[in-house]
Amino acid sequence: MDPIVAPVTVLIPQPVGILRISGDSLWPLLESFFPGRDSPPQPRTATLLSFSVEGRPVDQVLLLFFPSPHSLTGEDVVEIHAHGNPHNLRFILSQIQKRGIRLAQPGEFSLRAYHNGKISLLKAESLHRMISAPTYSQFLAAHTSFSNPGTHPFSEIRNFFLETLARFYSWLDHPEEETGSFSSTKATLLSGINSLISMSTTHLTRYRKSRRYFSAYSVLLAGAPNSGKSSLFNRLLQENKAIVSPLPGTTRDLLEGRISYPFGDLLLLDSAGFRSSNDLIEGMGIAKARQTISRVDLLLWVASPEHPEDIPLSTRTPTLTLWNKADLSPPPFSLEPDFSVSARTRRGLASLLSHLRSRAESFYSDQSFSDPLLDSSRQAASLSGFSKALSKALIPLSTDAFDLALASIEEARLMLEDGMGMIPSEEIYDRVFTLFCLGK
Ligand SMILES: Nc1nc2c(ncn2[C@@H]2O[C@H](COP(=O)(O)OP(=O)(O)OP(=O)(O)O)[C@@H](O)[C@H]2O)c(=O)[nH]1
Ligand SMILES: [Mg+2]
Repeated sequence: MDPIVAPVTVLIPQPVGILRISGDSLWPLLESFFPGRDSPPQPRTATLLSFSVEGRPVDQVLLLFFPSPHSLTGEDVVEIHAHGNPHNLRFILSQIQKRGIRLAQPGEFSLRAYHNGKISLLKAESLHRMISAPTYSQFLAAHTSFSNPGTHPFSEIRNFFLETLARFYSWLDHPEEETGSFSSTKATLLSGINSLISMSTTHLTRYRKSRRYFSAYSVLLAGAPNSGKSSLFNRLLQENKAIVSPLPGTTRDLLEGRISYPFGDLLLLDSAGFRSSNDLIEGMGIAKARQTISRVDLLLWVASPEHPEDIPLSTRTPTLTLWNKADLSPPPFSLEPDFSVSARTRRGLASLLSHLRSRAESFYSDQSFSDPLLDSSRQAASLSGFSKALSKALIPLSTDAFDLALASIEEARLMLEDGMGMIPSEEIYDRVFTLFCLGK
């Protein structure tokens, strides 16, 4: 296919930046960048070369050459590891484009790999899940699916489905040869279909649970205006991210900051103070804060001497009450806060932070990421269609309307094959591969 190029690494100042090129017969297009070298470099071996433009060396690069078909895409692939100055990479990229090698679309390398039989659709989606996993344990789980496609939920379901399908066809073709009575064979089929439906439901439920609103352990600071939420937010992040002022109603939008731990990130959110407000924009901020309460893993309710009796909103989200501005006055007896802190003097912040850290750590260690998981909403939609089609077969099968039952079972088969990418469809490619980043 026509040759394509894209940066594999982001264009920021860094020691090394990588450009990837894929296409048929690549070397003749590139050889003039490497004067004095008339043959392609040794395959799959890093070769140090001078990248030259019109005979003038512009950078020392490492070049990797993967001749077709033993490459990522199945075509010739060349990787240029250049010095990672973004201007340098953009210049090299523009020179390569001048040779008629166009910039790739996001996901186009993976799409070519798929077309050339180098990667299955399911593997491509596991790869995407792996690259975008928000934590290391989720990365490992996606890596298991990627490196061992047999563990994918579709593999298990498909094997069982094919067995059921084969049994159904052989029964339709040769009812007299089936061992056991007519009704016992029918019962086996019905129970096979019911098992398939319940396997699908289990995977769909697990998938829905795995989809969280925020991609990390999330903690929301909420409470009355001026209680010091933004001051605490800045202190915990050790960064002056949020505006702090003595005026109530300072924060309006939801602000996000991350604290990275080796086991995963803690996402800290600051929100608009709760009060009845006639200000349209502040009102929108308060509504957003209210909505967010049910989406986070932990609510930190911030009370302060301005509103000493301010008790947390009742919610199913686990909640801790913080008494802030402890430098001004101790908490009232009625409040019994979990932590008494001062954003001004930093009193109590170290123990609050270590408590948050241990909650985040147990959140990540409790997650069972080792179970096989669907990779995408596209797969979930196919599996749900599969399960619905199978359900439609149950009544006809039990009332001996075999033609109707067969039509639904065939519909289920198409749904499953579509989900597994066995039915070529342009629409699937669009949905899967455009999610990928550039250079993948
Ligand atoms: N004495 C004292 N003042 C504080 C403390 N924390 C915050 N303040 C002050 O309280 C005022 C409000 O602080 P913010 O952090 O803006 O409060 P907020 O809860 O984010 O307010 P809104 O965004 O309006 O809801 C500012 O003047 C802060 O300097 C504290 O621990 N002690
Ligand atoms: Mg604020």
